[in-house]
Amino acid sequence: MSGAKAFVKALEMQKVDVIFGIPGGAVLDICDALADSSIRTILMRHEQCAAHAADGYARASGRVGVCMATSGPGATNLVTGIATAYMDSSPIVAFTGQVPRKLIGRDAFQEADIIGITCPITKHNFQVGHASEIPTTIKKAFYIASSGRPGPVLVDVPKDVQIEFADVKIEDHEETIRRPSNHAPHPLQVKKAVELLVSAERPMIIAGGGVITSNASEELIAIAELLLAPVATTLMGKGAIPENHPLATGLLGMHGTIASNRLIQEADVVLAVGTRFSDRTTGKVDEFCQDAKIIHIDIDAAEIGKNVEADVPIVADAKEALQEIHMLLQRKMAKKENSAWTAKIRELKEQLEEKANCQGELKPPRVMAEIRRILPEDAIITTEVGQNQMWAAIYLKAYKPRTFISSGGLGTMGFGFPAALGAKVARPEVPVVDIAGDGSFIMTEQDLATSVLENIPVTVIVLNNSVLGMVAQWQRLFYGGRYVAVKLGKVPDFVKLAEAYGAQGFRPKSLEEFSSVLKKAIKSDVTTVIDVSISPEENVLPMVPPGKGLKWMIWE
Ligand SMILES: Cc1ncc(C[n+]2csc(CCOP(=O)(O)OP(=O)(O)O)c2C)c(N)n1
Repeated sequence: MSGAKAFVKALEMQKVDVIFGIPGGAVLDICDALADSSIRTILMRHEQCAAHAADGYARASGRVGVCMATSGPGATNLVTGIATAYMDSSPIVAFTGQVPRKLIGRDAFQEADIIGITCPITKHNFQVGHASEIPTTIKKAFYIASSGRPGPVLVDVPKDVQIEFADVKIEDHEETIRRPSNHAPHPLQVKKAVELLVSAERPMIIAGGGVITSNASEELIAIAELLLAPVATTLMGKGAIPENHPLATGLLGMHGTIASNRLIQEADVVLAVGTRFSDRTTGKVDEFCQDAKIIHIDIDAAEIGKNVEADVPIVADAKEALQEIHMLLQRKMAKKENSAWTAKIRELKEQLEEKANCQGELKPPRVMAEIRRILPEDAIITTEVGQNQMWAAIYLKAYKPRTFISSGGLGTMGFGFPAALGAKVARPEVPVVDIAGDGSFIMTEQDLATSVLENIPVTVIVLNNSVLGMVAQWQRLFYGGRYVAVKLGKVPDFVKLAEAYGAQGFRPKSLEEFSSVLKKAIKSDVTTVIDVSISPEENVLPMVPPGKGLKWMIWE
């Protein structure tokens, strides 16, 4: 069969149900083969969106997301999306067309060295040399993307390889099963971790995205409840513990909550699981947890000691490690009693709640609380980047894993909306809401067309301040209010913009009106944009100034 046919058959063997992409000359044969397949191909309006949609699909479902682009500009447009997935350990497989083999390296029409370009932003990349290699390469790509620490893999397929005929037996290439880890948690390290936790007076847990990837929430909560330890999350870990749980203290770090940022400074033993200790989480790293013993669990050995020195390193899948720790802990100790430590958790959590409650009508913290009140627990929230993202991270509680999807590592404006489309394709039964800033939304709003035409109804809530709000906040707080290149001045009328694409738009003027349009939006099967006007002077607080330790948190 032809390379293109083998390609599509191999995807079917991987149970791929959807591909997000834009075609072009170098993938026409694959497109033609897709015409005979039940795989849904969704035409996006920009390749960056195709990669973000595949990423959103992956994060919402736990399966591998797939995107496709033609050679040259199609492939290079994928780059931001691939880098975004890489930084957040999201499993996607990106396919690109390539010029015919004999033209590679000759600056042929629409040639780009996508292998060279994506080397540092993929877990692995392949250029297929012969049609006969296609099924094995695809199988390997799915295995690498989904196993261990997940991440993006790129497969570049020259055009003539798609046309070439080869003798391949597709039946030998059944679906790849994700292998969490090759490492079992080391028993001695588990024992040491448990000894530390048993002796801790002020234990604290930091849950990162690894907890969500390995479905380890249950184990995490069991350990927290046994120790009565507060659980802070990173942006990627949001949803690892329901944020209405008494021990959940919310986000840690630059825009961390009062409770998480204060408690971490007093903790004597920290159990950090599935987190890479990004600088956004630790603040100035020399001042981070100076007096605490640190147990660090990560599936990727390269993360241990990279940013923060661990007293007890455990290289393992989060679920397996937490299961072992929990088993041993149960043997060694009874559930802890309430103490001054638990009283402190309650007291510090209340301070943030009070702060959110005293905000006026359409102030972002109030809007976030209202969104939470209206959405069902399993609704999926995606975010753009900037103040909108941080208001959502701090004030919009997530109750379940895989319900809060945000670009944490790369911080990519324009991510949230296409990621919402991918999430909705993966989970059509739940409402999907993108919390957006006006600046971010106008980076990828063209995919409203995809949303409407492909019947992927999501809701976008634009916190419209006519500025690049987060940058303006930094200029206001740290550059003496000298605003440069942040005033958007003219943004589109988002209601009319939505309508122009065949979606619906609303501009509520009060919290009550906001609630009623949001209820309408999530019930309807029409993509909706809700334009909420907010002040350009608003700051997201709490905030730790850049380069400072967490103790420098500003919150008033
Ligand atoms: C693609 C991209 N370009 C630039 C930035 C730098 N940046 C971070 S936040 C931000 C402002 C975001 O503005 P907006 O989307 O309006 O959200 P707001 O902060 O106002 O909520 C910018 C420009 C970025 N993160 N991503």
